[in-house]
Amino acid sequence: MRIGITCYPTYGGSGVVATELGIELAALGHEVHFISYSQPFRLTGRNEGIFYHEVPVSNYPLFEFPPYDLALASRMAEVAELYELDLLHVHYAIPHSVSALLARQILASKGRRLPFVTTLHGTDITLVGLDRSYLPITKYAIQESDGVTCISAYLKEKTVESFGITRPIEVVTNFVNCDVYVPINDEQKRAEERARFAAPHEPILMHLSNFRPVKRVVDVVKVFAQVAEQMPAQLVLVGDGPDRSAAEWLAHDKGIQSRVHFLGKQERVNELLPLADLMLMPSEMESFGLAALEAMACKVPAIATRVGGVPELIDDGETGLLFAVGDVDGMAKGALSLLSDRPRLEAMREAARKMAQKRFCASLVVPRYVRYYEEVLKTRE
Ligand code: GMT
Repeated sequence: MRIGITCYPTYGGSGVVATELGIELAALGHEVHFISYSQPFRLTGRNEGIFYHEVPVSNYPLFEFPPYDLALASRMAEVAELYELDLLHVHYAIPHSVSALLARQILASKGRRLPFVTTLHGTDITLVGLDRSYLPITKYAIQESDGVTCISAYLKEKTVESFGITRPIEVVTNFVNCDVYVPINDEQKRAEERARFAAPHEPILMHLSNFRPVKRVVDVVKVFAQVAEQMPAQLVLVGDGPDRSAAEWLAHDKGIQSRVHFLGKQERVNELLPLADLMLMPSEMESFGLAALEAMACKVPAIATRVGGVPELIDDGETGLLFAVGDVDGMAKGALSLLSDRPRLEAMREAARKMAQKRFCASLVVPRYVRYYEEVLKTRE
């Protein structure tokens, strides 16, 4: 198939899923065309069968708000025609599904079919989509999509409930490439890599996100501060975003700044995650929690919050520990109890990797997208 993919190319879960999906589809022999305002950040190096088309947005002085969604629709239609795309797959409803809808109409006016699939990721439904200024158009574009997928059963339920969507929605969970996200089994090598951040006896706690308020990065530092009071440990934070400075100041005020490592945005998180003993994901909301899955594949269980789709990923007490949002004391106690019970932690590390392999490997999930594309193409014939 020839598939056009549109996503937010910056640091964020939906862009990561879209990019990893494109890479996996290309590896299966499909031709993938990314259409976006800049190259998705995980699309590094030349991948066979992957093409990138930038969307130029003219900044005419009359435009106080340059209409990206229109430029995107034009480019989608152009790329679809020139490269004979079979379908578009847009990630994050706003504005991508509206642009795809317009592109489909442009192609229809030329007697060509261009079905599109919308994948809903989370805040496009739970936050932004519910904003009155976007609600009617988001609902319309979801309803009019040729196919709609959600990344968890929770998000599907939320979409139906909040938007009154009546069309069928397929749940296709987030996934991870279990051959790329792997633990470092060579103890000597792991010890050498860990030495960048910690002494041999010090556990490493890690956080990975876009540091938006919904991630509660300040809670990460609060939890770590309580852990660090009880045992020597190090905290590694990967990513960047609006709440970074609040987290930096808190680490400073608590006098633990020398044990807290802010790495900023990193391209190869698969090389960092296996160095951790525990992942911290104290989010206010997660429709799925891709960062925790990537950690689990590297044998790193998460201390996380019982929100959204997270319980579909983490079995509390088996593959991680779940707490109420804001329960900093509980999360710190949970982390401390695991870190001081090595056999229990080891069992949880094994279970986390096994769960990632059994239910969320790219090799299991990506073919579900392919089958869904085939169904969509058939339905409209
Ligand atoms: O929270 C983020 O990282 C951004 C957001 C996005 O759409 O870019 O992530 C959402 O999509 C991810 C990938 O499908 C999910 O794993 C995240 O749980 C989800 N975030 C929220 O629901 C807050």
